[in-house]
Amino acid sequence: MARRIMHIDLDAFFVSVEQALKPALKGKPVVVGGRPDRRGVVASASYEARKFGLHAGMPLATASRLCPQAIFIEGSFPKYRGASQRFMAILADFSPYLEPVSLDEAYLDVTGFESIHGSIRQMAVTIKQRVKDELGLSASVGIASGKVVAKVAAELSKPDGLLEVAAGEEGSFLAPLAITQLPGIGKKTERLLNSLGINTIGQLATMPLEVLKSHVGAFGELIHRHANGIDDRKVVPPSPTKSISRETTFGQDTRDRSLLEATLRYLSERVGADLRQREKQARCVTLKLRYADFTTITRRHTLGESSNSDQTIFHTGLKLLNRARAQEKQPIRLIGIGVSNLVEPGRQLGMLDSSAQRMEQLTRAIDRIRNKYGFTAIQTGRTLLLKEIFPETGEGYTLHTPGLSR
Ligand code: DCP
Ligand code: CA
Repeated sequence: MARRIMHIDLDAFFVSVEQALKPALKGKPVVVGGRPDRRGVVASASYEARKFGLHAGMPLATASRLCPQAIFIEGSFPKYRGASQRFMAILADFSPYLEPVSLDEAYLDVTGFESIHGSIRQMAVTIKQRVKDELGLSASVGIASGKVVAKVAAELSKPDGLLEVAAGEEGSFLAPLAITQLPGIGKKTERLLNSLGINTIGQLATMPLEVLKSHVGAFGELIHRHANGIDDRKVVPPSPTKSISRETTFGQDTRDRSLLEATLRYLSERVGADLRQREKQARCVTLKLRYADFTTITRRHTLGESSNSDQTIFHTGLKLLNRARAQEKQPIRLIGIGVSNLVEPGRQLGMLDSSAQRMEQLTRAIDRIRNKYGFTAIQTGRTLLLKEIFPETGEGYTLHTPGLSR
């Protein structure tokens, strides 16, 4: 049976989340990325702003020159993460074969589901409606027999679009489009192919495979198949998380005990927050160290009882760190902490004493604030040192591992 694959992508995602929260922004040129007098680039531009040539990745200064009347918004990641989770939860109601690709983009294998919804097209209409009703966002949907054509169809239908490519029509659908519309073809490949006189996907599709490979290497095989509308890649749901870890490299190799401990505490809190967000507990804690000479070691400890507490993760990590430091005195280049053997939280036993309960409540409250205002909105005593060492921005401090600075 021919497969039916859906690609769903939210329109102007960051901007649309802001507009849903503040309707006065609707219908206006809006940019999320930061104020125009700051360094940085556009993360998302509303379709009204795109009419002035604004696009993701453009320096904010350029954007404000091209469109001085645009409204510039700093943006806040936790908001977008929340919207993304709700978006994925809606999609999961329609098929268990859900593959999130990024915050606002996913594939859904809906083969054989037409009878439930009347047709696959009707199913897409219902999905779009639910996303609009429940999140106030507009989604564009492409439907085809494989991922690549579904994605191109969604992209082509934007904004607020819906485009279905019938089985057997994949090649002729793609043929007139520019080669840059084919996912995977970047600026470099585009220039190379253009220099060979190849401008459309149709021309790429009919190019002899050997000639294509002689120019772009083994990659030619894949884009040739895709250009012909052939794509049997499966929709792969994410595998359940087996472990969670965070690590960072120091600006300079260090032996400084308080810096090591503060960093370990910070990373433990990141791991703990992730664990609680996933509603899991862990049985194992692993410390990772890389020394100045690049030797890397991991040390693991199994907990008596599963836990999701920052304290437990940190103190276990600290014991492992102290033991490792006693054996090896070299300066440390990288430190990481992780948890594994994840389990569903057990029933809360009455054993929790009141101080443990208070600690748990406090942690939950901190998680809520951090989800709303960013991780570094709250800092615990032990990590305050990091503030002095790392340059602080409006968002918190900037570690050498950028993802950890948010
Ligand atoms: N994003 C970013 N920086 C980029 C590209 C994207 O921060 N260079 C973020 C902001 C976007 C989100 O990822 O809102 C989704 O990226 P998309 O490429 O899907 O772009 P949009 O959703 O903004 O617009 P479109 O309607 O074209 O999908
Ligand atoms: Ca998008």
